[in-house]
Amino acid sequence: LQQRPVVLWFTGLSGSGKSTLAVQLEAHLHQQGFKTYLLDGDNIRNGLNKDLSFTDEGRVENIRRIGEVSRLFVDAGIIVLSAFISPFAADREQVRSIVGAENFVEVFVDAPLEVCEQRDVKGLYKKARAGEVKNFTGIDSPYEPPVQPDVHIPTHLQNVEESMEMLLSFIRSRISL
Ligand code: GGZ
Repeated sequence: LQQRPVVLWFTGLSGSGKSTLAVQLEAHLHQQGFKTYLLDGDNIRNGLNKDLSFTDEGRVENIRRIGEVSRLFVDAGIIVLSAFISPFAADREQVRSIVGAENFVEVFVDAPLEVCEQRDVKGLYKKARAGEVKNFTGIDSPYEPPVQPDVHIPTHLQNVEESMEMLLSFIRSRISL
């Protein structure tokens, strides 16, 4: 079994669909026999990065550490799927250089703020509007969209199956796993 270690880096607003797509893609790759690991808020923000907040500084350090962890997995030959807002372009570029540009795929999970806010899966946008949650991305904390993402997925214009197909066709053609 041939497998090229790579970091599939999902960036986008809260509620854009990063986790949904990363979870589905991981399940698919895993089923195909690939060794994969999913990094997301559940296993990182609740563990290794428990000490970090959502201030700009907290987010910068969050992404830096995730970049380093991703590198370790790449060293181990494992395909990493990483789903974090990662709002700052400079931090995503830092991850690209930490893991090696040839191993880094930037996936922009794109839905307009209005759509994410309408979805409001966890009610956090409502709380942010009410001032109960501070520094919320898109409300009172910035999001810098990727300028030239490797994969651009407009989740407000297509369903999960179509988004998965975009991801898989990129993987087939460009990474040839
Ligand atoms: C943004 C927040 C915030 C604030 C809590 N701003 O939709 P979710 O709930 O499940 O995913 C969001 C997650 C974002 O954490 P990340 O580690 O991905 O962010 S970053 O890359 O910017 O460091 C959201 C929840 O945490 N959450 N407070 N203030 N999202």
